[in-house]
Amino acid sequence: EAAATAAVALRDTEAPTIFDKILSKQIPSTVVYEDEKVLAFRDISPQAPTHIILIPKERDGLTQLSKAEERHEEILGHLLYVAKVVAQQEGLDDGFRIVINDGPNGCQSVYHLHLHLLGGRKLGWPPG
Ligand code: DGP
Repeated sequence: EAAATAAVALRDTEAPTIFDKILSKQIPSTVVYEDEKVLAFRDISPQAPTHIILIPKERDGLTQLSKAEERHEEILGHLLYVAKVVAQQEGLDDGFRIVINDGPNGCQSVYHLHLHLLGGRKLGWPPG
């Protein structure tokens, strides 16, 4: 049972995701912003005229926001700031939305923390 628990822990924290392949360019993506810590690319299944995914290049245990620790404060703040920069770059002058899906109830599908930047149309509220 200890081995099974260890395997689950390993899977949660270490298993590669599709975003590793995007980072290594094994899977092509349309990159809209890149710096030494963050990559931003267009979502493959856009839910709005502008739909961009922003990820930390180093996952460092951040499979999802609920796994965040104090050491992640800087990258989390940087991601949010970059989201604002990219929103301006995309011309989203009438507003936009930032979403972080967390876990099964949040409909998270890729376990490498990411922000969604959505804009280009009037978005509904509350979300589904
Ligand atoms: P989430 O459901 O919050 O885990 O969002 C994951 C997003 O990642 C989802 O909106 C679709 C996007 N995505 C998944 N695979 C790929 C891919 O191969 N390329 C791109 N560009 N986006 C992807």
